[in-house]
Amino acid sequence: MFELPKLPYAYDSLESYVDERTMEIHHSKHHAGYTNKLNAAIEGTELEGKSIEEILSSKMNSAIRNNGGGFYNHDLFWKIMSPNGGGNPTGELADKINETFESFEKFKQEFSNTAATQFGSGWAWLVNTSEGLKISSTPNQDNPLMSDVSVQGTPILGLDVWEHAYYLSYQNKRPDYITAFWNVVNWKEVEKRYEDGQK
Ligand code: MN3
Repeated sequence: MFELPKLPYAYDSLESYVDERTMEIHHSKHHAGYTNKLNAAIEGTELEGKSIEEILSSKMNSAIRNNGGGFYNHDLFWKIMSPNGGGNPTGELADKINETFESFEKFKQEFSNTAATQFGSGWAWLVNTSEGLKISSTPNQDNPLMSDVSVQGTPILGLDVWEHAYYLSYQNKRPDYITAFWNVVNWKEVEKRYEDGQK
């Protein structure tokens, strides 16, 4: 059985970039809902007892895909944000971003543009692939672990662009939410996920 992961900080600690009410509903209602529905969907199937990564890279029905994706994506999302976030990546990841995208600023522009232009609900990703770092987006709760998405690999940074992630504070202004997001990115965690993938 999967359990709703605890948020690693208080609901109000990402203010003024992500408001308390949004964080509370997003975690205690949306993420909790995905978790409960994932458990119900895998119960009694051959996927019961497997890790979430194994589940998402296998053949799934739509209930497992949507709720398993929702479970995994939000767990990553909470961890790659921090009240002490923002700034620039350092170390190996910073070098790789500069090598791949020319500069951190150009990387931010491309990621922000990808997040802004994802039509409807979905996610923007920085993905560690067998061919290096790539930026992608996916609809719904899909993610780069799934075997049939356009860019496959391990997501190391993800941004939720469902309206439930920003509507209370930003209404239809998704680009403002994306701009605010860079102030809370926990680069230490993103770096760790990148470095773990290089081992
Ligand atoms: Mn969400």
